[in-house]
Amino acid sequence: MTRVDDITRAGITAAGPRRPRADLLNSIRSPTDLRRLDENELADLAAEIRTFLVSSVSAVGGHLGSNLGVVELTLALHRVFSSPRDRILFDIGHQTYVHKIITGRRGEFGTLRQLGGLSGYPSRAESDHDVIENSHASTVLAYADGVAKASALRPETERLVVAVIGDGALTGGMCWEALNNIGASRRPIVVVLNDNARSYDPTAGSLAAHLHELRSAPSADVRSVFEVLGLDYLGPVDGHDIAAVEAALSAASVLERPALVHCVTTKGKGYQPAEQDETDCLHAVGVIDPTTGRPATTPRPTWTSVFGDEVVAIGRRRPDVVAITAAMKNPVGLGQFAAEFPDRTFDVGMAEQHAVASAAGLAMSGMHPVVAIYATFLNRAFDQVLMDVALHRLAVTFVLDRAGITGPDGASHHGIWDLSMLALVPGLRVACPRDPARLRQLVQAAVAIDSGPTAIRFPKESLGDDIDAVNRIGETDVLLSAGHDVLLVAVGATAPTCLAVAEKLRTRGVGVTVVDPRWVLPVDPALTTMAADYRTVYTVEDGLRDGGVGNAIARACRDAHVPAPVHSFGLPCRFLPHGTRKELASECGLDPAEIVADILWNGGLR
Ligand SMILES: Cc1ncc(C[n+]2csc(CCOP(=O)(O)OP(=O)(O)O)c2C)c(N)n1
Repeated sequence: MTRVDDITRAGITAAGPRRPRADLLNSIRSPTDLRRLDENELADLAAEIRTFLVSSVSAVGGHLGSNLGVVELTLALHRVFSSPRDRILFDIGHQTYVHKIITGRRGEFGTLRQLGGLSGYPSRAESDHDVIENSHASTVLAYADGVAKASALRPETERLVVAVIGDGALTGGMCWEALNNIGASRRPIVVVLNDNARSYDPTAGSLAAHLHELRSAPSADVRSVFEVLGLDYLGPVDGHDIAAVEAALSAASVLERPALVHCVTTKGKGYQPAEQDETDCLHAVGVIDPTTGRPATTPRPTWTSVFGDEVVAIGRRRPDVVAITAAMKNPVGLGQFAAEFPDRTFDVGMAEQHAVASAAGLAMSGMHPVVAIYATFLNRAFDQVLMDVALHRLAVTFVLDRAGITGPDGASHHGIWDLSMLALVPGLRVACPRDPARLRQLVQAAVAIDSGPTAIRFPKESLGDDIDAVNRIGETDVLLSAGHDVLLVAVGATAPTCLAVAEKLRTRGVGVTVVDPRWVLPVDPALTTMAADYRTVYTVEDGLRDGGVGNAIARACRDAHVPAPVHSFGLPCRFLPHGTRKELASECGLDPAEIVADILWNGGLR
């Protein structure tokens, strides 16, 4: 087992008492370079990789704890299998930094998650060694099943298929659909279970209890659920012991039938601030001080924390309010609620579909569930929102965090499909708060609605000041009333952008009124009535133009025979890259200057 008792200045635990070679990392340009290293050199390399991970991730932010935990596992994978011929598939892909380092991308870590820079997830454009880049969890076993099926049908493409998955992601239903197929098929697939007993929090549910049993009583006769499903079970293996992992992987690779190698790892391994972080072992961090692991800047209130405070206040008044999270209690702001109301908080694992359908069950039995989820992960549960909740007119409140452009996590994490999806759900009311005061009011209002489902969405960006309304017409707040050329409809957090646009237009002599409908779907009839008094209507949203709020307002105006044309500003229907929110918004024409130029030139108002 790798010795890790020597603590360096940055809190990094290095290998053994021997004097480590410090320049090994430089000599690794591809996985084949790993094969000539002996046991001691591999231990030194692992220590060097950890130092590199801490220094590069602390400078720009990214997934730290998850990557520190898979250093030896990744070295072993690349020594036993021949990537890219053999397919090494990573579930989620947040734990692929070591894989990137080994496959020739170490030099680009200074650009990690920045516009035009290295992706924080696998990226097919970056390397042939990256096969899947969908960072929505629990898919890898299905991909592996497909690759194995194709290999069987096309023997000329002979290759081994390896699927690496965490114990957290294994709680997702797709995994069990895949295991049901893989086990019965008898096709050779090596599943590598990276079991650190955590998602962000300790992993929830009876599967976690089963893994705990397998981990802690290796000699006892515990039959693994994987064997029952038709996979050979190898383990548990110390995932930080490269030789042991290699032996298990090699044994699995020659079985010619499906097998699972159970590797036990420590999240944050070798970096004290991560190992000792009770919240999530520094799963993902912003810019941090590498010595302490603490954020480099003082955290300020966020949309998430305002929601978190409000839902606790509601919970104190309303014993029927329960909270549901899909393994993201703290990231979605439910930490305080869970601490105060543990019996009314349900962590269902990485299982968004179950989160929503079980919320339906709770709602039909007299509770009011608040399902707090990142907007991008609601995609998973569209059918449950539609059929299990809305068709039954159940009072469930969805709180969609990280809506709109999210920034450095890139294509899979932008929460840009939610409004277009939710616009298709009959009877669902959707609110977009523009500021902290509206967020509190709208959460209260949503939870007070008992006749059907509600959703509230807000972005990741930092929280601005409250923006008071000058008037309210119907449900719609008037933020600025300065003329009747243009009616500018702000969707939620785009309000400051719209007010900046209005200021610029006014200096050009254009009369502008800015409104915030607050409840954006279905469209407030007062808004269409108002629209009839303007020459043109513009809507601005941080979501897809296709099928979004602007689209719904345009249709409502047409149906009401409003003569003014309705134009929508929003995001194009394409996979946006990683970058800052500001950079990406600007690239999509959503900054004030671009909107003003468009209105003046294309709206005939110049
Ligand atoms: C469908 C889905 N839901 C939620 C997430 C957010 N998420 C990213 S990593 C993670 C925890 C992963 O735990 P595990 O698979 O055990 O990997 P670890 O980081 O612990 O190695 C979660 C909840 C996601 N990527 N996909």
